[in-house]
Amino acid sequence: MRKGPCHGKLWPFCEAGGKDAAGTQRKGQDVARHLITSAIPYINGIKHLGNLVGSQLPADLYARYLRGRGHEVLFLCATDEHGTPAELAAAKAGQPVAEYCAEMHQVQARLAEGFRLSFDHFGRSSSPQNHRLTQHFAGRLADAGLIEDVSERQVYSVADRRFLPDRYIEGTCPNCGYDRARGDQCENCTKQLDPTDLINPRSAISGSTDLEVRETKHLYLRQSAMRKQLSDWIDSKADWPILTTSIAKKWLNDGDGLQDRGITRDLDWGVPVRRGDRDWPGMEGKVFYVWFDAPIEYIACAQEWQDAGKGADWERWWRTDKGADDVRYTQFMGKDNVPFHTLSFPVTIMGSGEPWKLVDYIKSFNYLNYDGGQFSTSQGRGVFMDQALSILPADYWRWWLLSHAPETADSEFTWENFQASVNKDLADVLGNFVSRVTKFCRSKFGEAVPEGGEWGARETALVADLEARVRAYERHMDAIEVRKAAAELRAIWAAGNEYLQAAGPWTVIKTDPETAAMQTRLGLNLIRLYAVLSAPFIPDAAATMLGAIGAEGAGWPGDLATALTALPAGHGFEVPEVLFAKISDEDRAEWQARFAGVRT
Ligand code: B3M
Ligand code: ZN
Repeated sequence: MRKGPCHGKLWPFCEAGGKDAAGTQRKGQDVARHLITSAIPYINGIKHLGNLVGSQLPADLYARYLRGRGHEVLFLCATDEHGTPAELAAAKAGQPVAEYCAEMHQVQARLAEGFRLSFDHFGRSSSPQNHRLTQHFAGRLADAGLIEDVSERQVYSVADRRFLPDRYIEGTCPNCGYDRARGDQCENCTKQLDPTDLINPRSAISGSTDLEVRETKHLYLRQSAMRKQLSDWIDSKADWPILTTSIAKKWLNDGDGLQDRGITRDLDWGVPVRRGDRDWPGMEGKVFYVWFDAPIEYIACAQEWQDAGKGADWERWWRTDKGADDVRYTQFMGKDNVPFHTLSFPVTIMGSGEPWKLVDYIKSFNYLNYDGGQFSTSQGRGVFMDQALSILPADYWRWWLLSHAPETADSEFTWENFQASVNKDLADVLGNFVSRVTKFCRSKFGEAVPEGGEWGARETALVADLEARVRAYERHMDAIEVRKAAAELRAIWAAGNEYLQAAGPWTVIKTDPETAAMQTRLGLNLIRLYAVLSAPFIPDAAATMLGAIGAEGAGWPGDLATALTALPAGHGFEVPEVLFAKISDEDRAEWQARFAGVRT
């Protein structure tokens, strides 16, 4: 396999610079191509902040960072629209499922925009492109002998006129007597159950007890036949996060993980089972299992992107025989999705025998908890994406969520911590710096960068400190160490504040206006630097800062001495609006009470 420019053994510490200090795109060999996908959110409802920080938001951070450094990026996400939950949510909403999905897709797309998720395309797993591609993969896998027919006995609800998945059968637990145990598990005593264990079983959909066991035929993917190939592939990924490899290996080696897996369902809504473009005898009226077609949407989404007129040559991102061997492919997901991405989807890709791109790096996340418990979609506990944006702009959430990303362990959202982080990091440190420098300059020198003298020892020391910090920030971002990157960025902001405090231009100006002007000139250049570095985390505030100092096209900083002299004397600026308002104790208490209960 040909190595791309950034595929050296130090990967992911990509040294490609992207843009130089003047913001011009560097051409040629140091620009790499990055394909980035986020796990695609289920269609059946609005996601909470825990879902957001587990995949879409860190994926966006990485995509924005790489674009900022001048790399070519294709960042894809979509809605995951098939499966029983989608059907049931549509039934609950009293809508045909296709109509429900179309509407919910729009809702999720608008919320993604609200959070400034910079997808190149936000697709739909129900797209015709994904139908075709899913059927194509199934046909290839069948031709390779990796699919087999299995006859199963399953519970059929006569009243609902459908087979019921285990968890849609309810009854009394034989172990503890709880009367709403599900067919897969009793929620009360946690005992794993089989639907036939339940006493007085009934359909969770209609409540009907008119259930019978019927024979039905399904297709199974022979994952076990690929164990060796998978295991070698996972072993070759020595640089993956421990969270990712430990889950992958557990499922690979624990025996029950790599069982052959049913990839079809007796449902109406989904990708009809076909063998490529041919009928599949015996499979009429069945659809592929949602977890079979959902990851294939990562590929179909690139076709949707092209078909929507947003780009060309989608195969150059996905086919290694069409140039994608130069692409670095990174996936983002919550830890519960890791087995599907390290085992099942790779089986689909490898088993097809075609030169599709395999993932290079999987960044996975633990869970975010909510105020002493768990976020819960079913109970409406926690803050959901629409609610979050109704109380504060995206940047406030983005900063807190990313700087507290559940990387090495589960983390917890509390309103106290959220208030403290926003008020300190965003308002006191960054916001205050920007406001002090611009207001001081306006009142003493007017709305243009002042001239002033040469840098002194304090300035040289600051620049050296920032040089080391910015390079460390880049290393953390290249390695997708989100919390470390946030901590370094915070330290970079704080260094400017400390400098300003120690330099004290408001005092110096009384005796030495030349030096005060120089200090102010450096302060304005620091705002420019902070805007560029902060844009992946807080894109709106960064844009406001760049707009105010008239540096909209500013590129990623090269050496800091150059970056911090980019704004010359005489360059005009404006004092921006307040970047971040503090969260008051009253607001905090009100929100805490509002979101503790059941979502209405
Ligand atoms: N929709 C589960 C989730 O949203 C699932 C991910 C699919 S990724 C191909 O967590
Ligand atoms: Zn029980």
